[in-house]
Amino acid sequence: MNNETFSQNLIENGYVVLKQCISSSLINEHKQAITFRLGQLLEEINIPPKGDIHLDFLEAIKHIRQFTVQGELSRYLTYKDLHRKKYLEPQVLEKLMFALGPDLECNLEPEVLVNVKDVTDGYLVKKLHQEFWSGCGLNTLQTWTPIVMEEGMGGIEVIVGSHAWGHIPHRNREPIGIPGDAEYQLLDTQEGDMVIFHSLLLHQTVPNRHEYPRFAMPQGVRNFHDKDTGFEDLKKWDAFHYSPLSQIRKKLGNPHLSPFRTYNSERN
Ligand SMILES: O=C(O)CCC(=O)C(=O)O
Ligand SMILES: [Fe+2]
Repeated sequence: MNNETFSQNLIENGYVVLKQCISSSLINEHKQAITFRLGQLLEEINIPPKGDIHLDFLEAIKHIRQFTVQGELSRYLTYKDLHRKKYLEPQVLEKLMFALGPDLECNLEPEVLVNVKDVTDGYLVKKLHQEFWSGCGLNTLQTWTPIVMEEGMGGIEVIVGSHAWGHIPHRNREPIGIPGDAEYQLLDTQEGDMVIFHSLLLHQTVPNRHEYPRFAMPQGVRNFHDKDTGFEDLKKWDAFHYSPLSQIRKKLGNPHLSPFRTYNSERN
């Protein structure tokens, strides 16, 4: 997708689906890390893991709260640097730099969201919402990346153009009213795709009807110079890309610009 089309989609619709922008080897790295950590969690409670991401997850949530399992997976993916690697994929990085500039940071420890058939808990199956409600600022782009996604596993649905409606009144995490002619769009996403959307875009979980769980990572990305128009200061961030000028500042080391701080140093 060229930058012009990306821009038009984001402005008009409030979202863009970047198709096949993440290599299958990186998606596999996520799956392997998840399977490995699930294996550890099962072994800790004396259950032999099967080494299968689906079966091991379904087994784990019989014994450990799903919320807790997701937290453990999330921390492990972060430990393996997988909260940031997808953003360094060339096509993704190019679009993020186009939209936000080169000084980029992403949420640290993003939650791995797992959607299991017939689970209806509102925390896991999200009703229509704007990320803005949860403190995401207007200068943050929300990304949603499917990690395990097969036909019938649902995904997310958006209301096209709703980012231009402003801040939608809500109560108990549900919109108070949605116009009757709202255009709902179920996003067609596969493993390797990434959805990028505005923090005011209304979106919701599409329930999973497949026997196996769907795994996805919702996560914010922002330029670390941008003004926070939400509660982004309450979240943890990890810078993953620096502009040339930021790299020079890193070399200089401090705002007093200590003369010759690293002159003739052997360290790099
Ligand atoms: O993966 C999903 O079902 C929706 C995730 C989402 O919108 C969120 O976590 O804010
Ligand atoms: Fe969301």
